[in-house]
Amino acid sequence: MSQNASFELSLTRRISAPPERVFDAFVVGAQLSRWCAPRGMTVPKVALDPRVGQGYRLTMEARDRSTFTLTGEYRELLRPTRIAYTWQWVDDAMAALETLVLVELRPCDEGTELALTHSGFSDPAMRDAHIPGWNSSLNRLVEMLDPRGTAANLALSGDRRSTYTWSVRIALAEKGLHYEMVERAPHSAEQVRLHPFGRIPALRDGDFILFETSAIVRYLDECFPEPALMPASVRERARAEQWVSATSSYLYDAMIRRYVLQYLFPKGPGGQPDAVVIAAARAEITRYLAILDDAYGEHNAIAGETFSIADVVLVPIIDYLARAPGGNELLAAAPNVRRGLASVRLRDSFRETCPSV
Ligand SMILES: N[C@@H](CCC(=O)N[C@@H](CS)C(=O)NCC(=O)O)C(=O)O
Repeated sequence: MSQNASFELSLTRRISAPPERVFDAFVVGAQLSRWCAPRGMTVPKVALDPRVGQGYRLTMEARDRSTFTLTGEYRELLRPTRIAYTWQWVDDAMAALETLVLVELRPCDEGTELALTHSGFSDPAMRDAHIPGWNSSLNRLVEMLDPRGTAANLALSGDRRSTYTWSVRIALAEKGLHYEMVERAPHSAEQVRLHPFGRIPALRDGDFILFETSAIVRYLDECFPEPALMPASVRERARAEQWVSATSSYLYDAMIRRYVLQYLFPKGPGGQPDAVVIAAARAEITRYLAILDDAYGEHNAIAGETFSIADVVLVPIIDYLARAPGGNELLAAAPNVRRGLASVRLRDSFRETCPSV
């Protein structure tokens, strides 16, 4: 991306689709409405007449139902190489300003190289305010034209064996998303560039970098709504958040850090698991499993009737516990937790991403 003093922005994308399909995505209303808004927003209304001198009107809607309407006129339409149209916000602080979007399409090895120039901004701040929206919308365009194109935008960096990395992989698999898996160790120089605390995982979506598993899963859920990982009711959503927080605040520490990892990376005398640490962790885990067992009750999901973000974060930890020495013995007293685990183990998203440790 580059900008210059005349307050324009330029973006390029390589898309695995022929120029004709990319061109049509800009001028066919049903296609435009699938990508022409930043992630997390929808396009409930679009009307257009793709002829030079005619125009378009498009409304974007945010999750809080606020809307943003855009209108403009086609200046050039040369299928499949070039489209130019004006761009004007309606009822907005920027409403008085008419800017110009130029889209140039060239065939390349992958399919099409798209070069977009948005010019005519009156100041750099206004230009810069449009950059994240364009980046996010173009990511959606790439994905619409090539479902595998998410891999060009989405990259997960972590270690497949980490329970938190596994949780994000489950969420990605639930949503059928393609992504690049970048194997990185915690605290490696590359990881610290994405995650200032050095932990894994971190997600990159184009130019947007995010860390903390629950934030990543929530982001994916808002960007790719189907199937939903947040329950529909307010109380169940709050319950799901409660279990995500309890998992990372208490359960991970006792079950993984002080139990499973003691066996995987023994640090006790003679390179053996530290018996004192293990005994203390077992006592705590027993108490925690009783709490979880109560919470599951007769359900297979921890936060109510349906599989949610809470299961995505919790169940990899329970699975590791079950596979650790003495794990099944601990779980023997928690039949509801075992039933929840068995039900999640049947999901493709879980089986396909299950690390072999
Ligand atoms: N709160 C973080 C925790 C991430 C985390 O602790 N990941 C572990 C691997 S499962 C890690 O990076 N451990 C390295 C360390 O503890 O320094 C999240 O939710 O993503």
